[in-house]
Amino acid sequence: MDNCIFCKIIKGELPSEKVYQDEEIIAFVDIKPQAPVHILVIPKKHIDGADTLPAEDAGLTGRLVIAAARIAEQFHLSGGYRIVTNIGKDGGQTVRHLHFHLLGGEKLKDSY
Ligand code: DGP
Repeated sequence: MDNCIFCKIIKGELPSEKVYQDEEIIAFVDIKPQAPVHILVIPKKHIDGADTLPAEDAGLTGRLVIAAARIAEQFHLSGGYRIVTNIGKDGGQTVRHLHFHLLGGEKLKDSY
């Protein structure tokens, strides 16, 4: 997707602090961290969000969550952490490229 910030990060056209990469997933530090550890875990394939996830990519979603859990181990988040995906304007999604936020490193505030 030409105008997608995350596609540009994937292509190396924009810099990022990568913490994980495989053939279909990359993860990098969020530019506006909301917690001591705030990583974005995203598919290399452009998908707008969980609302438009094609049925054939159901397995990819699971692999994104598994990658997030492995990164949580890498960052020693043994006390727990949060994995969140925002959808659409009302859901707080500002970048229309599917991503999971991995948040941790402290007792996280309650939110809904
Ligand atoms: P959301 O609001 O759920 O769509 O989350 C988008 C996140 O992406 C937000 O926490 C800030 C982050 N972000 C936006 N642009 C960039 C960027 O260029 N680099 C990095 N590392 N993060 C970005």
